[in-house]
Amino acid sequence: MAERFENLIAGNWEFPEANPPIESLNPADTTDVVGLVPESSPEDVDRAVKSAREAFSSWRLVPPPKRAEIIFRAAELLLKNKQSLGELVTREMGKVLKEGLGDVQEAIDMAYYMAGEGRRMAGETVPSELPNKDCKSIRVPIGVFALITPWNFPIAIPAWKILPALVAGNTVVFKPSSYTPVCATRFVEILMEAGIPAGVLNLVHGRGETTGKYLAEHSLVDGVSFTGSTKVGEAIIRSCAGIGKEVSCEMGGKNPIIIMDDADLELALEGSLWAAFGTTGQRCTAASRLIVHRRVYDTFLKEFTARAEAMRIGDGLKEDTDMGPLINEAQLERALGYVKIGTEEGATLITGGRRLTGGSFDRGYFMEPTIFTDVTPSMRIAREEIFGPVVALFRADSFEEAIELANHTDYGLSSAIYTRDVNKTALAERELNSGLVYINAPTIGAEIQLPFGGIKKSGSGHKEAGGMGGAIDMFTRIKVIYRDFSGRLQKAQIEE
Ligand code: UN1
Repeated sequence: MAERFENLIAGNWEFPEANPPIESLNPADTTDVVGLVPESSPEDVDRAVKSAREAFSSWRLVPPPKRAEIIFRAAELLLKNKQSLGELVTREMGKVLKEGLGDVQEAIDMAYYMAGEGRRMAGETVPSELPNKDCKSIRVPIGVFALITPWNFPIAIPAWKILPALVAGNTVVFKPSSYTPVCATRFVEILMEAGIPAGVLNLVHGRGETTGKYLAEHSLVDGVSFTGSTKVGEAIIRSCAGIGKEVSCEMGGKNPIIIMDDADLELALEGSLWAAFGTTGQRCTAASRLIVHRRVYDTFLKEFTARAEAMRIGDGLKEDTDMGPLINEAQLERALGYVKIGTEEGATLITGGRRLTGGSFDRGYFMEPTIFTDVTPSMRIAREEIFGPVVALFRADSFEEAIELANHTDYGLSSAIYTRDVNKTALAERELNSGLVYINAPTIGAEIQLPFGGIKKSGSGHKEAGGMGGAIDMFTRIKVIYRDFSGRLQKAQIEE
């Protein structure tokens, strides 16, 4: 019997049985059941939201530095448990162990950073135009947040949302992906061990289209932060519009890397391989378009193909694995579907494109790293997010054409350029139309101390993570205070 992982509502762990439980499977070996979680009912969600509402009245009054002390303790506990959590990430999500550990490290970084935010959380103080009056803005929590997270960063992304939400004084109902619920439960356990009071953080398991949807649309929820597909994000934005909810969505990407003829080709190859096939292409920041200057195109393609073909694919817990499985059958089918679409559209399949079978491969969702050339910008494989190890190569005749190709997309999360020309780096920085721009580095690997988010179909609402315009903006409202201590009626803007 697989281990059961529960909901957390008002400080009580519980396993409702109104619906059949959900199985979380190891994508590298589906005979390995990582755990069972409940499929929550609307009634469970109602109770979780009510518990968060009730807890808000006291949590909002706890001084932020005190809230932050709990987050700091969580950072210490995450660090202590890094190895076992990293292994769990790999077992439940499939990414190779080094990346599983990186996922946990990103949560640790965020916890230390957000603990520091408890002593900042700044507003502004400005002079008044009138005597004996002061003007300031302060940050106040928003209320109850629904936090809905994906499976590709099963510890890091929950940390990106839950930690700033809590330090800012909100209470939370957390609905993690039903593909990585065990990681989510372990993360919540650690936060509770660190001292989060009962009711402040609630966890409800379930599927996105049922539990997640019901939670996001709940009338007693004040804000929603979602990371996932553009399709679901747009539906959440639509359903919450008009009911005054704060909504921030982190969505898809179709991220380009430009490789100029003066690039350090070795560096560009390494970076492109990592951005295209790291995490099996399942990052919203993954590079799925490589735009290569014609002078280095043939050399790049030859070498890139050889390296992709040399990648060792398998169980991410094995020391020598370079690339793990896709998360589930549906994602694998989706990626394979795009191989078919690309071929039918007239692109050339250079390598890969097949599911790996035989032996232990049959128990998981493994696929070859896949490269297409002769891709035109109007093809679906050039425009749509695949979220798998499939990359399209383009040939550009000039810097200008490369930039134009890079920006020719509905998305705008991350982009990158490899060049040794300092002037071109400055121009690329200015012209690349995305939330993140990398110079001589791949499109993945954002650090948590600056905001994270995209434009166009990649993101809507506030950005995540640290820095100006990051998560503290998402999870607080600015309140403006005018205090008149003159003891008489003073009228702003009115001459008397
Ligand atoms: C995601 O894929 O949703 O920048 C997040 C990166 C990671 C986060 C990715 N730090 O690639």
